[in-house]
Amino acid sequence: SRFTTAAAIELITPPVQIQYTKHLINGQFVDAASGKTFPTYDPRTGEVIAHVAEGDAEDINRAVAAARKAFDEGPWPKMSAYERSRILLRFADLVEKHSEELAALETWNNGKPYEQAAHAELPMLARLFYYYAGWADKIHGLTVPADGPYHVQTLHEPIGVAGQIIPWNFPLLMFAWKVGPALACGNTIVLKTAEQTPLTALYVAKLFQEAGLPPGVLNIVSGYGPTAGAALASHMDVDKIAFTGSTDTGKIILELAAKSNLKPVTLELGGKSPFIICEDADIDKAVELAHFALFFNQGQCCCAGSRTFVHERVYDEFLEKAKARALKRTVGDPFKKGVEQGPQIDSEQFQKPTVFSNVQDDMLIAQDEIFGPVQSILKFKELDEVVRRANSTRYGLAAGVFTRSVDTANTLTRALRAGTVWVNCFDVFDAAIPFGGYKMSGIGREKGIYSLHNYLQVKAVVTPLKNAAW
Ligand code: TXE
Repeated sequence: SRFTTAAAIELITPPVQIQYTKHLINGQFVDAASGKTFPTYDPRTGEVIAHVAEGDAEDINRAVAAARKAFDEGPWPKMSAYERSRILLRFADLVEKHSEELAALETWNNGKPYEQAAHAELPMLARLFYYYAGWADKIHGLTVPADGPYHVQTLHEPIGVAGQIIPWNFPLLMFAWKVGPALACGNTIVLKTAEQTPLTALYVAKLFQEAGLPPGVLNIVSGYGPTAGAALASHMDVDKIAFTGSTDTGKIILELAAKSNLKPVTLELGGKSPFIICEDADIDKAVELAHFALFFNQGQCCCAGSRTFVHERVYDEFLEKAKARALKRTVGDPFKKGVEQGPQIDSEQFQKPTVFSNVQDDMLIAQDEIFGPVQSILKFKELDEVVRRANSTRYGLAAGVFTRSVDTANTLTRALRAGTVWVNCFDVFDAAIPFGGYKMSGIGREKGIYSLHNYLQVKAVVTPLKNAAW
């Protein structure tokens, strides 16, 4: 089998049926143009759970044509903003109604603990659409005081057809972060899911239809990166591309966008986030939080706190407790109650989580993203030193700081080069909080008000006032 864990012995039948496996194009579930399908798996067992339409350039062409027509001919971008908001609200209501089936499907296809999917991710999915529904009718331009006799205003218009490519680690949340702001602004979408996890996006797209989203506004194509994904990123009729995934693929997306029509690109890429535990920290809390920061979602988080820096005075105590905490971690069937960690997405993985002590900054485990349950613990002495070391990677996605001192917290939050700094907490993902990276962790921000800018054009309109020369 493709994946086994000692704990995956007692298999629990997922309480959900797979109903949608075809592409959603122009409001219809359709086969791939080539007729091809690809298997999708249960990561607990490696068993094939469905065969899904395999998209390539021709399917992307069809989906882009549908999105183009829905954008150019409406009604979506021309609909009243309030109506758009109502559709997003109805969708969020439907997500709440179907959250158990959706959580089960997410766990079945991704391997994450059902309890986390049901109690954390599904509420966040709904919340994000409630949030962006609130923005839909509050997007407006400015009146600009220019020199001379002119009336100047800006119109904030949807950018057009948005291409979106998402990964497998949080299939539904990544769908939400991309689709929510794009729809609130009045864009139409072609979204390509990750080849490992195509199922839940198709399910929620069906809920969008029920909520009244017009055909062609949201099109979903399943398939692989170098075929379907590359066709989307290089399409001449796609006006914007948003991507979450690896830094290497992010570079390819940027290149494809540049070589085609210079579509604007937002990227949310990898990380090697530091988690800094100061000498005044409550060690028991710090141990628990640092454990969560790294091991959450099987370690498969772009912002995982994968470099735990601990002050030398508390290092030994921390290490002992961190190890004990990792040994206590419940690894098993993700459908079982109390299981903290399910299987990794698609390769042979650890039976137990792993903790490395005495890690040096230049070791590969301290520099490269591992995306698994591997905690590296490093020792530091001075604040200046830990800032320098924390910043010395090519990434800058997130950072954590654990201290009781306001001064230390303020010093560190300003000095760290990262898109998010969590102080005495970690992985707080609110719909309103922007998320994104410095350096090679990405370009742009998602969520919050910031994400709207990714999906809007600004048009300046200049009109001479009466009796002006010209
Ligand atoms: O990523 P890819 P993979 C990191 C993490 C992980 C590594 C590899 O370190 O171990 O990436 O994971 C599509 N043109 N992250 O291979 O390849 C692909 O089909 C267009 C961090 O899964 O980046 C999928 O939909 N698209 C991360 C998406 O890109 C292409 C989340 C992500 O796949 C493409 C996931 C191409 N040439 C992995 N090649 C995060 N930032 O959260 C692939 N894709």
